[in-house]
Amino acid sequence: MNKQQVIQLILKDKINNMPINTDVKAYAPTNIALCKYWGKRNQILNLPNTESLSISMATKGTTTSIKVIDKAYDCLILNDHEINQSSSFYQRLTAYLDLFRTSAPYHFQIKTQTNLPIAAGLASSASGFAAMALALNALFQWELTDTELSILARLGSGSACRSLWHGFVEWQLGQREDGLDCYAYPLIHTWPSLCIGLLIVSEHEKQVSSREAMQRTVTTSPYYATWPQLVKKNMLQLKEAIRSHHFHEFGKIAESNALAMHSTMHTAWPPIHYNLPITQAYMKQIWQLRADGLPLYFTQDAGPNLKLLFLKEDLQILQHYFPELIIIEPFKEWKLK
Ligand code: 2P0
Repeated sequence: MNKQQVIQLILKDKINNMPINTDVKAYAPTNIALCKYWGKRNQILNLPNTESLSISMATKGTTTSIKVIDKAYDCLILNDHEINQSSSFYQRLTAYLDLFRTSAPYHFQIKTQTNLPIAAGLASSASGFAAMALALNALFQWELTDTELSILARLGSGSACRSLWHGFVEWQLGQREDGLDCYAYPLIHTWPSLCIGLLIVSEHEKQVSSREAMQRTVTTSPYYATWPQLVKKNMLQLKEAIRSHHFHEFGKIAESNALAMHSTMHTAWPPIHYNLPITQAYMKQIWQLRADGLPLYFTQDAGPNLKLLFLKEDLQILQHYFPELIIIEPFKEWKLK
């Protein structure tokens, strides 16, 4: 089964819809996994080995506008700069667009505005492909359901399937070979006092992409075999902590899940280490502050940056210790939008 066949199953005869003649715009927040997606059972369709659970970053994300242009190639503008056609970013995006223009050779101008560092482990491909799926849905007037859009976003990048909603989102595993039962949906629970702090230690593009790191880990780490069982347990624990607003349990599961994911990378071959000395120093500071009584935890993705988890009542003390922290209140901001 390839991506084209899955799209055919979803769009059916809508695959022949003509794009509308005006440009359309869509926004999607980025998301941070609290229980990680790490490893695929199908690399073509981005079907994961485990379920995962994320929180969306409200106003941090990607706005994408798209229109048909009278040119023989796509024009991609990222944060007001035209992207070179030979770049991997351009190639990845146009390959995705190719999946949807089988009936006629349309070309598009895509303007993407993101307020996140690209490729610094802040999951900007998640909000990018989610915004793109939403924009294409409007451009071709497909009127797809959220579930169908989640699947289309997943075909661009796995974690993108979780970026169609605000708040807590679960990505279910599914069993089907075509992945039509592998999509995300929002959890009903909110947590208004929950805060996320982005501690950006490096905005440089990472040397090993998360896609490659994931695959190398699956195929070479002797500890990867334990990962699916751990996720199963952590998913249940996390959902219970969210339901009961048990912050210490919530933070402990999220932090230990991230550290376990990194352990599988450390034991891959060749080994993958995203931590910089400053990442390690921040971890030690967080552990010390916690030992001193501050309810503070972190999670970390495929990069050196940390995402702090804490409650609103501790915001001032957090800003004192980490003045550079970018604060997100996931449940406050999306209600304002
Ligand atoms: C996550 N990450 O759950 C995990 C944790 C990174 C670490 O999803 O190959 O860019 O496009 O499906 O979604 C990053 O991987 O990978 C990711 P592809 P993706 O957020």
